[in-house]
Amino acid sequence: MAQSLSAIEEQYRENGFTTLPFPQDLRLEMLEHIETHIRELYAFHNEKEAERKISLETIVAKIPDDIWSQKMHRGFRMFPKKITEKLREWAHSCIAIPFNKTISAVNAVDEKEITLNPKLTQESLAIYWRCVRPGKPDAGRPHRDATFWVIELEQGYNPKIPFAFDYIKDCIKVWIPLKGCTPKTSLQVIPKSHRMNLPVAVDDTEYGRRPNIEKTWLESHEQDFASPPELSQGECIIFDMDLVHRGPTHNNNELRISAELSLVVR
Ligand SMILES: O=C(O)CCC(=O)C(=O)O
Ligand SMILES: [Fe+2]
Repeated sequence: MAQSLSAIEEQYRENGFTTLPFPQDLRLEMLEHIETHIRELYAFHNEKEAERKISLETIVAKIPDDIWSQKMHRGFRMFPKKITEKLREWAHSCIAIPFNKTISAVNAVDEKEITLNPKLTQESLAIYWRCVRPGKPDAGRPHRDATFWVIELEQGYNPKIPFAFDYIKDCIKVWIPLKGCTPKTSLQVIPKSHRMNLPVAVDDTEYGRRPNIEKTWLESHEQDFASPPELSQGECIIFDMDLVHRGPTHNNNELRISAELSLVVR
């Protein structure tokens, strides 16, 4: 007899996403790591001012765009092992188990990222943070994460998952709001779009090949993008690799900081 679906999985299958509580102590630990990283980056370039305790927003506004984009390469935004281990444990018990799965894993960082960042090892997990500056074009285009897998696997990426898996069916994306995530600045999704037939595209950008969705389709679905209200109330979102989503650019004064990982379950 087929096992009945948990309420979490039922919602996830129906809408392509669901929200889940996220532990506040872990959120604070992640934020502490990010804040230290950004302050150190700033101090390196501005020794004199580094001592003054100025806001993260002020610091980030003073970092020139070219340095920001170099230093914010994904390889530099990976969480250290101490934090990735805790996130792995949380994801296994709060996502894999309610989905009736017995094994789970998180993909490893890319070889190029290890070359770039000496703090990474072959075992480092691709669990990383993102910092969107107000009024800057830091947010990407709407996409399906499945397209990222296609591009990366084509380019020879080895996710080092210790069991066979399907990168659409067995993979759950997790987006965790950490700071400045208001109803207007949090991740937006198109509910049920994981089941839609739609024209995906790949663009060559200054950051490499990036997934996109055809303009006409996006224009006709603009009003369908919605941000789950729970994201500004401390919850995180888990979503299907085929769900269409985007991170909006924003014009308030606060940085928007979030974290991401892909959980592979069997
Ligand atoms: O946070 C963003 O701006 C985009 C995040 C995203 O695309 C993802 O988590 O898959
Ligand atoms: Fe994404």
